[in-house]
Amino acid sequence: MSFGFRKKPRFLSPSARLSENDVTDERLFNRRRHFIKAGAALSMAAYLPQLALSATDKPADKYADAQTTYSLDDEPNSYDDITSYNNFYELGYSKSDPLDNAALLPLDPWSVEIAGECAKPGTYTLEDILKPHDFEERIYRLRCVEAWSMVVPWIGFSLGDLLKRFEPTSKAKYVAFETLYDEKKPLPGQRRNVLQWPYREGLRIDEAMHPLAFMVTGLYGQPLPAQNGAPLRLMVPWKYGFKSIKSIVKIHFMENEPQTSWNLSAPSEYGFYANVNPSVNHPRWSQNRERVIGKFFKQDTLMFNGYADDVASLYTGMDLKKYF
Ligand SMILES: Nc1nc2c(c(=O)[nH]1)N[C@H]1C(S)=C(S)[C@@H](COP(=O)(O)O)O[C@H]1N2
Ligand SMILES: [Mo]
Repeated sequence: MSFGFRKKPRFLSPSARLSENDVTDERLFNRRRHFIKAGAALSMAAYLPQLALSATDKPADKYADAQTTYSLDDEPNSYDDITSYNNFYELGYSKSDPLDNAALLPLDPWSVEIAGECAKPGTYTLEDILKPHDFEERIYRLRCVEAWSMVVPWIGFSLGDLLKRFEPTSKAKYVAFETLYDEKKPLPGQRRNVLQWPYREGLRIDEAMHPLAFMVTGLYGQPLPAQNGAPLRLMVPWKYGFKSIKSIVKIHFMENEPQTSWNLSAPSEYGFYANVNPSVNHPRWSQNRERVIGKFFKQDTLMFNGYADDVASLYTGMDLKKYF
């Protein structure tokens, strides 16, 4: 596996990848914002690997061969934007620190501890974790609570598909995640108690099992760079970016709502749910609009970050001003 950076990633724009790219009617517009039809994905999958093999004779590359299963209409940000403007406090507090300190993340070997309310707890190597999953590409918007956003072509697989392998029990109402932390060898940002380390996040089990919740292991058709949370990070596109925890070493099935890092450090500013909501302002700034990295004009922030059709039903009957 190589974590090197390729300056000019090999990537087709979403419109070039979609066979219907010459059609622009409203039906297509709507469909492209949702899962690309299962039938189309299947026939593509059946056809492309064979073609790739006979044409190049190369072994399958799960990253490069990942098929796009979900795409926004927005053009993705550049590889440089996505990998040089980061929040990853373990690697430093300014946006350029994670790239500068990327080599300090100890990636090899990597394992993930599975604990709590499930039939198959244990410590799994990264290889064990990744092996059974086909990789997909999903082009999602990432909306940071700091009021900026980017569009990223992630590579990964459904979080629910991973979690089901460990057979959560009926008591597993929540799932908690932790990022690496070694007290004896702290990463640069972990020498200060800006957050209580390790970085912790969590989801309600039905949120975690939602088909949009994504376990990310790459971007732009390549393994994930350290600064973006290698080798394994969450992407929960309808929530503020801080929910999408990076460099995961522990997954814990729990009966009660887990503690989460940002909520612990500032409970009046960062809730457990943290669903993107333009009508609930951060106590210190508005959440109504966002700066898109690489664009001049700000744009309106959308309810659930634009994924309301897919996820609003998870929160029926909940007061979203109270459960922010
Ligand atoms: N472990 C860990 N995960 C983290 C963070 C962090 O500081 N530490 N920052 C979060 C925040 S605030 C955001 S916006 C996203 C940024 O992801 P990106 O750098 O890949 O764009 O990662 C999230 N995951
Ligand atoms: Mo963020």
